[in-house]
Amino acid sequence: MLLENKVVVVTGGSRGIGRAIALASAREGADVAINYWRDNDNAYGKASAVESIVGEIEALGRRAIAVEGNVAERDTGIELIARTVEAFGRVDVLSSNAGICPFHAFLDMPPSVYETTVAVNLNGAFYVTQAAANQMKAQGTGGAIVATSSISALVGGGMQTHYTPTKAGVHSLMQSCAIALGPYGIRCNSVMPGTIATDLNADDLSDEDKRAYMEKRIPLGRLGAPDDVAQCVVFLASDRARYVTGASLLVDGGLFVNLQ
Ligand code: RM4
Repeated sequence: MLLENKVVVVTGGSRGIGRAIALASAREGADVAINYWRDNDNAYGKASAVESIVGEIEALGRRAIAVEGNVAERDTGIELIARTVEAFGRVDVLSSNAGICPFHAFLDMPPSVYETTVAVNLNGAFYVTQAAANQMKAQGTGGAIVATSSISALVGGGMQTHYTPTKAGVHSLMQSCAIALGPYGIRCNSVMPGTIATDLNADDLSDEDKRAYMEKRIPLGRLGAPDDVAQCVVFLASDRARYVTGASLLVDGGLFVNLQ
């Protein structure tokens, strides 16, 4: 068990990649605190997913709590960590995963779309990382922070001019936090998912031509699944990666390197 008796915090943990990270962590022996944002959790016209993820983790014999809040607000991260410590006594791992990607053209993008995306994806990652790192430092036993950046930190998207800079920022945040937090034994790394089939891009990939184009560009021949990313997050969070910090791991089926 790679995360035996560890306490793992996952932001955006009710759906998609975050849900997979929460489940994978529980399967590896962790207790899990899940952050979810009510507006986003219900944004896809489906019933809230948070009750089911808590039940699935408890069915694995691990403990779970769910804490609602928008990570864009600094107090959300502070409360999330406080509620986690109240429930489980400590924080060992943060998966800073929460993110949105409302695809939109650049020239007519309203400020609200840009500002909300930056606030959730980048400001949110900063605030939650800061809250978790302060708790880890106070505990005095190190810790691991894994942020969900993206292939989009490295390449662009015509409908993602608001989004890709936030993913580049998350990648850079982990690099700088690796330096700032290394003295406390806190490792900071990022995963860079490629095109993973989740709610985040369900609308975008409902276009069959777009989906076929993406699948054709991926050397492994398929879109990623959330657990493909979760397994890499578990690795970076575990002691197997004890000497890895400031790194980033592409989880993209070869998409990034595939020019021709
Ligand atoms: C990722 C990448 C994928 C897109 C998601 C929403 O960073 O750009 O292609 O589907 O974001």
